[in-house]
Amino acid sequence: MSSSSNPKPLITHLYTADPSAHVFNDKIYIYPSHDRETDIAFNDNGDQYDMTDYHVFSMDSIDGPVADSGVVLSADKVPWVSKQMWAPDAATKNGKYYLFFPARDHEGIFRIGVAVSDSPTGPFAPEKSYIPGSYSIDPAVFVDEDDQAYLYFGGIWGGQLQCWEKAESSEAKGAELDPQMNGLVFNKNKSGPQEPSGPGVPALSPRVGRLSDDMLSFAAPPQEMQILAPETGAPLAADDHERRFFEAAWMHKYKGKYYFSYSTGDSHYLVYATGDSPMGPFTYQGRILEPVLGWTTHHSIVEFKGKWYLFYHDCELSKGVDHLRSVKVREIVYDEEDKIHLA
Ligand code: FUB
Repeated sequence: MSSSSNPKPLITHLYTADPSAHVFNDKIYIYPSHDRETDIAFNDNGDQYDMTDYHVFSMDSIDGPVADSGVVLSADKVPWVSKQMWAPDAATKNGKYYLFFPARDHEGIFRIGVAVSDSPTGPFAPEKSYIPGSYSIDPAVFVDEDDQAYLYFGGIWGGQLQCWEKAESSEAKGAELDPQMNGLVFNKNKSGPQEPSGPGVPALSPRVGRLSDDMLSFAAPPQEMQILAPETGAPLAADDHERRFFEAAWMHKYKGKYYFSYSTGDSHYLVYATGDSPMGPFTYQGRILEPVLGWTTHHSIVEFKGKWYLFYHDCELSKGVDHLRSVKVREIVYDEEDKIHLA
């Protein structure tokens, strides 16, 4: 790994993004999106991010070569998927490996699916349907020290989080209630680059759900996770685009504290908040990464051999094409107040 403030892409034979890095059996595994060129017009709904499969990458050391295990899951193998295999994550439990991934179903609605393997490098066998009660994008799975697993998810604008409303408050009155959705209905009029705004209006919250022991369903309906402003103790405001949650949830634990990190989307920061429980509430702490070349960035944070690393992406390899991204890694450190800084 170069110690430069602008390291080289880790993977150069493919475009890769949204790296979820994990250490399994003393080795680093990276589960990224696999970006591809398309002729789809760019828009703020993210239609140009039209990915169709996943590869897994592994490294024995942070400076070492990156091995590509090839295609481990593709859209044509997943009965419920129509298109757009976006940012995945992986976890291990019960001696098995689970790949969690968002994609649009046959109605164009983002859902989250899971696929299972005996190996961290797949291939992964998908469940026939998406996780009941799942919606939106960017799953991140965290298995706590007591072995309880949590699924964090959500993303606004193209990620559709703003489309899900409580049935009683919805403009989509009369919409059919799906018993799996715990009283939420999908309002397609809110699709696209939309979100709440205005004085006193809180930002939309990421979601978290406890997973069942077999990792294939929610043990209880997902709930909203609060991110509070340190100066007021109130939820971050919708108009606070430099701090509010946009997408790219990630959870890690350091010295017994839970660190929830995410992207602020249209203001292009990676930021974090901390809390005492995996379900929150969390209090905003600060920025991890300033904007990179390209519209999105999306990350993971992992400890390997006593050091901590931020995996993220930018668009340097494609010379700034927003949907052709490349994974990079930088070391991070904690100061005496346990705040995160780039090394
Ligand atoms: O890769 C597609 C989408 O772009 C991801 O789901 C978002 O987090 C953003 O990186």
